[in-house]
Amino acid sequence: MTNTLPNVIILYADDLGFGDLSCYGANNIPTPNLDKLAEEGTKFSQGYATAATCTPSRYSLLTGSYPWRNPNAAVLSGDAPQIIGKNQPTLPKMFKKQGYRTGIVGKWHLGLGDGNLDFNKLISGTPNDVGFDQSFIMAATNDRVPCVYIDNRNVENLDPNDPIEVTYDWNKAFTDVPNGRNHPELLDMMYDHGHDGTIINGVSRIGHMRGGQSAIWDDETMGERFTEKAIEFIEQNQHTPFFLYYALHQPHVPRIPNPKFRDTTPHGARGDVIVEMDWCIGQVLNKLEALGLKENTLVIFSSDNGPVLNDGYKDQAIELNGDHKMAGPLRGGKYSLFEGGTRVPFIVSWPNVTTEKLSNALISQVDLYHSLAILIGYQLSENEAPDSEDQLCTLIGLHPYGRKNMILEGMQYKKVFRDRRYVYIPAHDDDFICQYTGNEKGNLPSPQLYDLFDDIGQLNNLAEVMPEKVEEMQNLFDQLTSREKTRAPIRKRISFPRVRTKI
Ligand code: NG6
Ligand code: CA
Repeated sequence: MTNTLPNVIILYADDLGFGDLSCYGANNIPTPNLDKLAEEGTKFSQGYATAATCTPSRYSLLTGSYPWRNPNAAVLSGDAPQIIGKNQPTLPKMFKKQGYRTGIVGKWHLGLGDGNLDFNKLISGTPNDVGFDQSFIMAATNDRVPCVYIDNRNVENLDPNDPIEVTYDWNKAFTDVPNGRNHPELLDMMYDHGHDGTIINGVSRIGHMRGGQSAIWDDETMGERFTEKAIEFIEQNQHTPFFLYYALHQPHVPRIPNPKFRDTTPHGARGDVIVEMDWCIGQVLNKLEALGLKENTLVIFSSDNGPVLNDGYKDQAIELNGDHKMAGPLRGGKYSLFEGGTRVPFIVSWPNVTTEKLSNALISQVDLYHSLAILIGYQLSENEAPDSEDQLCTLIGLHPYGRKNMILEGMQYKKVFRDRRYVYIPAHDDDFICQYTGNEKGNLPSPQLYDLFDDIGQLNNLAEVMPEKVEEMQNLFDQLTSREKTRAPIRKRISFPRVRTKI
């Protein structure tokens, strides 16, 4: 019998809403694997991403810093430079220092290279440069070029005689490569907005690419491919403690399910890719069990931001949504300052440790860094994970309230401030509705205040009837977002007895 550090796996969905899993109330989207994970572990009703879009949330997860502290933490193109500095502390670096093997599989979207990115050369400025021992990723999103897998520092299957060129500038678009704008007749799925660049596998993407034909990914098998790689990482590292960050691409657009999952829901491709995502996760969890690692592995599942129907393609997501509530009872979705933008499914499972079935505690993904540091006996330094609170007790279901408050981001650094009961949306000078998706971004020229105990759907703006509460929250919000702000308190390593499990 040995005492050993637990393995940690973060499973991270892309654009999955609070109401999109059966265990969170979806009626027609069977997600048995995640339901089982929730059943065996703890399901959070108030778990949050730090932002309503992808790059900022992922930045927070890996750095323990709010995204708006980094001006580059906004949705990135596929050729954008890496936004995590090489010397910046990161979650995977922390695990490495404690002797873990670290790996990432799936969506990256935190930039690559240092400004002179060339996909034909060994890439410097990859996940491997910010703490991951192994990586198998897509650069940005599945709707952005380059549509190739990057295996550690190289584009997988690239033929040197057919180099890849990438640009996001329409003025430099490759005239000898068909794009959606000029050749809609070549499309299998029509774009709706902004996705009219190079056609790859019958789908036009954001941006333009030429060459690299042998390296182009297959959209239908992307889920399986990432799953295989995640399983490979676990198999290879089963004898050392490992940290795996498995960033799934579902249900982000373009939603192209493997034929095995087609029509598994009445909601068309959007529902089907959620079922596919659940299957992928099931494969990984089954492998853990088969290798005898389940007992000693802490698994965390969440999503990078809320849901959206039309995010750039005419894939019938709107027509087939029926009465499905992607964000459950919440208002808004992806891009939104309302709860649907950032409150997401959040499940934590660690056999014999997580005992509560449901937690209503307030917790943010930014807290994973500090909480996991405590778990593995790592002492944070002063400049590390500045916004991350030690919420380990919350994470394993022992603390009923969690955070006192948190800052959330909608889009373009527009912020929201939440405490345990109220959410305050300062006045923001921007659109109320997202012109592309129809989602409510939620900006108004006057403040909004909602009582989430009584009004989870945020229909009753109390700002005018509770001016003192608005003022109190504005003051605290100003303090917490000011430059002089002191960091979240650092917990001394010894103050929490390390959880020990038997294997
Ligand atoms: C937006 C895209 C959207 C999606 C999003 C990134 C347009 C009009 N919209 O800019 O389709 O790609 O970026 O999604 O181009 S995220 O989940 O990675 O943040
Ligand atoms: Ca996303």
